[in-house]
Amino acid sequence: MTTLTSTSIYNGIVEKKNSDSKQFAILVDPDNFDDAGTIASEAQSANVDLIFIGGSILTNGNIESCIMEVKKETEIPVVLFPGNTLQINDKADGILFLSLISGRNPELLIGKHVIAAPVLKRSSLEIIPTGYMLIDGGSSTAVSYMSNSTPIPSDKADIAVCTALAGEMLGLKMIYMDGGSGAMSPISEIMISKVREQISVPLIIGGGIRTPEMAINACRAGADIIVVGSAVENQKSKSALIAEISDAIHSS
Ligand code: 1GP
Repeated sequence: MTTLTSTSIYNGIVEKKNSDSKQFAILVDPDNFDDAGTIASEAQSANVDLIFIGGSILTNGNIESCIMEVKKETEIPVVLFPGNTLQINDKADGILFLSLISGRNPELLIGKHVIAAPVLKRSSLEIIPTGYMLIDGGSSTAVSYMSNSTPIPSDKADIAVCTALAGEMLGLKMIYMDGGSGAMSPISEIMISKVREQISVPLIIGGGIRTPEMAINACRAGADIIVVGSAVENQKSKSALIAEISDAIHSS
């Protein structure tokens, strides 16, 4: 089981990466989970490594109560994956400080960060600077619409490689390639492997991963962390799916 010890969340991620141990993050969107506590205790039993909390937009979900429900049930690190600055909450353990490097929207490259910086400085959140790359997953996604940015075409691995490289050169500590929530097709193995060959920071892959096999394929191609949200949301027997995907990731 992964617990929050004296080492930082990021150091824990890097240690696991260096020992070739693949990691599983469940994405909890407060709008879509009214049973976040149950998911958290199932995640705990299944040795899930990280819980990401956030969404493109929140309508009725409450981020703070969602975090508290999760933290009541588990010691798995809770990391914010914020859709906007309103989702910053220091009840979580850390935050992906996202720069949308696949897009050309200055607000999401630096603008919102300036607004967030003093709030984060006062918080106890561990800040993990992360280059976020939206990849076309075959359908229009909330994140593409909300971010007013165009995803990288799914067959343009060279653009993905150069974007990830630039992010690493700028000092970003992780790269998150995302097909967007509910993507029809997950990011291709060829794109994952080409990016993996060129960067050394941890590589997160999410969007449209629905089965253990899809998770294994992304791991074998070079992902360090697999993120699954919608498949868990949409599944009736959530605990079985969480356990199956977790086993697949941890044994690949
Ligand atoms: C979305 O990568 C996450 O930002 C997870 O995607 O909901 O499709 O699993 P899914």
